[in-house]
Amino acid sequence: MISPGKQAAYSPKPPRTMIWRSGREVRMARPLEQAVAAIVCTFREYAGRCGDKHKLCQAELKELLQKELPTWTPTEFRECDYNKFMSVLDTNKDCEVDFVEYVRSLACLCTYCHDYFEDGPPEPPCPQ
Ligand SMILES: [Ca+2]
Repeated sequence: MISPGKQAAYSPKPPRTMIWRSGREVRMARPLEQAVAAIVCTFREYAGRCGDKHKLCQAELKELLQKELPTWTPTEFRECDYNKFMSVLDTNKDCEVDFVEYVRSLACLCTYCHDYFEDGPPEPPCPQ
């Protein structure tokens, strides 16, 4: 398993390094590598806050959505909306979101973005 490197302590920037189990620090040179590291490190950071450190409880998921995906999380989301979202992500119905469930949701988000921008980026909403 991998863990965040020295520069990967909570930060809005993607981690530049990751430390493997062996203790070897590996530099994430390219944006896609940094994106993968950010996906892994973000999950580990939030999942490790309480309870099972390998799964997100609803409070951890809510905080992750609000802080790490604010553009995709409606500000008017109510507690019942988070409950519904949690229930959709929690495919094995253990009341927590494991890494596979989390990655599946990010894959859906990536697919949505890809489809949205497939014919080129949309016009800006207002003239600059
Ligand atoms: Ca689950």
